[in-house]
Amino acid sequence: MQIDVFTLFPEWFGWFESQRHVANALAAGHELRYCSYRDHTPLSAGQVDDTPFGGGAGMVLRVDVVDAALQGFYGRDSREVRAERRIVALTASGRILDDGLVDELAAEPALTLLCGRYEGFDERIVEHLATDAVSIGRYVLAGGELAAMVVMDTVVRKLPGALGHEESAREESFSAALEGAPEYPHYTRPAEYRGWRVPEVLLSGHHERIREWRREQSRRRGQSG
Ligand code: 6GU
Repeated sequence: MQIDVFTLFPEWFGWFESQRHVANALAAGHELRYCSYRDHTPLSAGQVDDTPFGGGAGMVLRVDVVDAALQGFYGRDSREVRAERRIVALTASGRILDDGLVDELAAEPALTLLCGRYEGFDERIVEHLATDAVSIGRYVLAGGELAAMVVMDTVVRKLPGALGHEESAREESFSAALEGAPEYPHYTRPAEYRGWRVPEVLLSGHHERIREWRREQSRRRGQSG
């Protein structure tokens, strides 16, 4: 898979790429690329944003700047790019990211993520340049970069080669294998610590009972949410 991130802060993603599962995915042939809006802005002095029409606080990322960045990075008109790959605008008002959307995005051969800053995007970016608008929750971030990293983290760990064990991504919280419920609790050694004991069933070696216990725990967690 290829993921391209459009941002004002490409250097922030160096830290992100140093995570083990991301490094594994890159070694397995997946590709992350970055484009800085400032490198393509048609405006002087690296300007990328402007004050909102109608007044109000804050600055808005300009549609001509994002269009020029898409055109400059891909070397063709943004309409053609949009017809070929999903272009996701990261915005607080977008579709909430959940495990189902992550699966959908992870199945794409290529993705483009557009990060906004300040008060956000000129709405024409969302309407005409992007194919999707995605939010990571009902709160406001100062910019889309952290949200892009959340999307990338969740997508990349579903890709073949990212995790050590293929099973770890399958039967985990909110996955179809657990019928959309959160994951069951995990324990490891020591079996007893300060009088806090690991549930007996997990030490029993009785695989069918362990499976049942985990299913039940997962189901209960799903109800209390
Ligand atoms: Cl994707 N962007 C911003 N700026 N704030 C958010 C968000 C995205 N998702 C939740 N809050």
